[in-house]
Amino acid sequence: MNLRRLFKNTLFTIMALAASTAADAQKVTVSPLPQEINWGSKKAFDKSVAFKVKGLKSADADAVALLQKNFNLDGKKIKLIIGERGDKAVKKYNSMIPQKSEGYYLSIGPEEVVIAGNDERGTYYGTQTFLQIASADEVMCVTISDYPDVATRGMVEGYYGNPYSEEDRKSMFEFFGKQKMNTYIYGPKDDIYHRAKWREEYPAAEAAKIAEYVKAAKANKVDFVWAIHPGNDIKWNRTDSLNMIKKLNAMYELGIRTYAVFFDDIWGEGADATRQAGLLNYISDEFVKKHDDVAPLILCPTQYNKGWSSGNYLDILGEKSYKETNIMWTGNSVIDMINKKDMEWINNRIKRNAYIWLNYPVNDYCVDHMLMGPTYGNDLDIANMLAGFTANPMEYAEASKISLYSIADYTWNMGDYDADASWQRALEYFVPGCTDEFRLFCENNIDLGVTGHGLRRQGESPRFNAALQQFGKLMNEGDTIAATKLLTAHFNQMIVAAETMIATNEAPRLSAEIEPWCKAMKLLALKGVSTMKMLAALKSNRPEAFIENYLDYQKLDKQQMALRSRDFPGSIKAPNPVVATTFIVPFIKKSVAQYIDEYKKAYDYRLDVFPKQVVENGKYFIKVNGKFLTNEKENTPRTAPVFKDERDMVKPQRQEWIISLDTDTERYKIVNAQDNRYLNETGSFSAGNSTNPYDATWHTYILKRGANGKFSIHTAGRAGKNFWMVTPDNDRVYNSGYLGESYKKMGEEEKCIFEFVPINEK
Ligand code: 14T
Repeated sequence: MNLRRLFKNTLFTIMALAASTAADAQKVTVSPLPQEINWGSKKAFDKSVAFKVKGLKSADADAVALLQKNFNLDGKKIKLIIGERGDKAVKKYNSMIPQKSEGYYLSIGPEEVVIAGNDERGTYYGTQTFLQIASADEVMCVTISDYPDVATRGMVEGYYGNPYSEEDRKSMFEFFGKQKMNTYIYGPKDDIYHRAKWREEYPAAEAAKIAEYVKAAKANKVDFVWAIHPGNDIKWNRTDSLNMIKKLNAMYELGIRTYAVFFDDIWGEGADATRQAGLLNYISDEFVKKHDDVAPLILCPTQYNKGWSSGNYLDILGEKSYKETNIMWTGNSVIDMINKKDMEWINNRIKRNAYIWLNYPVNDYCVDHMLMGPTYGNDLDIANMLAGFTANPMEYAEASKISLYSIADYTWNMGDYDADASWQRALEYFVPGCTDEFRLFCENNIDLGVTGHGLRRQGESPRFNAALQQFGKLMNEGDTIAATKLLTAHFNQMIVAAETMIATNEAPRLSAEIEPWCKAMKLLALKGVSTMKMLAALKSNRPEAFIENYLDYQKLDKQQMALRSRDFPGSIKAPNPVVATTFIVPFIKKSVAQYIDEYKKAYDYRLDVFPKQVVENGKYFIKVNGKFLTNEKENTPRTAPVFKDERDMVKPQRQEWIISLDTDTERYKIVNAQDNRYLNETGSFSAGNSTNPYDATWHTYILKRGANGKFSIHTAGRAGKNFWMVTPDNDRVYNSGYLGESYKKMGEEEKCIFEFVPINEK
């Protein structure tokens, strides 16, 4: 340690000692944030103190087990009183206990600790809070009055993909116990006894596992809810009603006491509201009410979001299903955050408070992305409009805990929820030793890009963006050296963060899950470094260095493309992980393309290393069967170009098309030289040139060259994975997507009908 550091550290120690009566440092941030917390000004006792317990026999057994596991209970001096409302031990404190389900009162003083629950879960949660506070070396005096805002809090294992492992689930229950989440809905789409073979009982070994889950969940005060998904093939007859009851009874034997019935993502007969409500009511009568310990049912409707709702489906459910049946809801669309207006809308329709199935951080529809950013966007004033709030996670259990930690915060104490602060606390909680490295990793895994669902997440790569601004300024000032240094420093920071997260043994299961993304981040950052070296070489006239670094870039790119996550035998998915796709990836792509362009203009050394474009950027006639594609009605929205036999002698540019590579998408755009409008994927112009903003998914194509020297034009964005054809009388183009399935048999060579005839400028 250098002298200056030593001096600083000593100073800190002195200051800390001076402040130790206030001992702010010992005020543990309780998670989830309590409703009411009043810190005293004094220390109560030291961490390792022993307690003399009162109430052990009558208090909640799981709470007592926690105490026994974590404290010395053979003490004499400091009393620890524990119990729930009604217990003799805590009688004196009755008036202090919040009259709220799962609430508790906790007071910590030098002579006495009181943990008094409003009910068993309350006592348990009070004990969990005590554990958190008593983990400080000096335990501060404090009183807490606490309870959850939302009655049912947790997750729904409801995604498509590899179901959680046994270890994943057990670790999740423990985490839930600590973070005061009380519900785990089990409904993995790929568990065949949940969905495909819903009528059949689990084989013995798997049944035993379920029974174990119920127990492990219970020990952490978590309800293990078992869900069944019968809608794909259910017959609305007596046989299937009995099949249902039989299966639920078998699950009862395994310990299940709360049940859900899912009708999501089905079509046809199964999707009938009257039938669904009828079945649920039947199950209530013939099964739930036949037991005195089975909770009301949870139903996931077929129309589970506003975007998909039509007709009177939801009204029928609302009217016909028993009022105690919980009805799930994902919000305004499949993937959406929950707001107050939409809660009003759905609650009115179903005549009860909706039970939220939040499709976040689930990534089964964008498997190459990890969703590690702050959990923001749910309204903070909807607590009393909810029957429950469960989040559908990623198939990566540990990584999902970042968001679930915040879901716990949000559902426990909505008013005080701060997405960014909660996120930061989650990062510290899981990797206290290298929080900043982990934060940098998470910052680069926030947004999911364009998907069919439309959800975007803001705030990706904030530190890169700040550096990029500086970079721009320095480049404008002509200081390439300082500019490249600056961005290189940031890329190096990313490399260190990625390596640290792979190497750390603070959170080995988390590290294992995110490792492919860490590797992707490292390779991306290395590409960034190479890109900066290319720029430096270009600006200092060193073509050899430029080529050398470009070859490095290519190599890194290949390595990155070869990365796979979850490619174990039998894995349902094995994505190629991507990171930082919103800002860093496009920046690097664009920069490399631009530097190559500049290089090509200045040098002819080793031009062979650059990828050949199928079509060189330039101006072309587009011809089919000798006819010229012509933008006949320039600047007229909603028109399509047509084929003309002859050259246009009036406005020749109407037949001239600028074809060039879009470096973001690596697809080609086709622009008319007459009015600069982009051809969209259907082969027409949506708009006039002033109202025709370029849209990289809508205005680009994949071009393939056939053996006949002609080209095929493919779409892959909004128009789907299709290609261009021409009308039979050869008068215009259209997208093969209009033809349905039949065109799929067409051979690749057959699709190559377009000639691109270069137009010589001179
Ligand atoms: F039940 C629902 F609330 C629900 O969200 N169902 C599925 C869910 O299992 C999946 O994890 C989630 C995210 O992909 O979305 C639902 O599944 C879909 C949604 C679609 F819009 C499957 C296909 C879709 F086209």
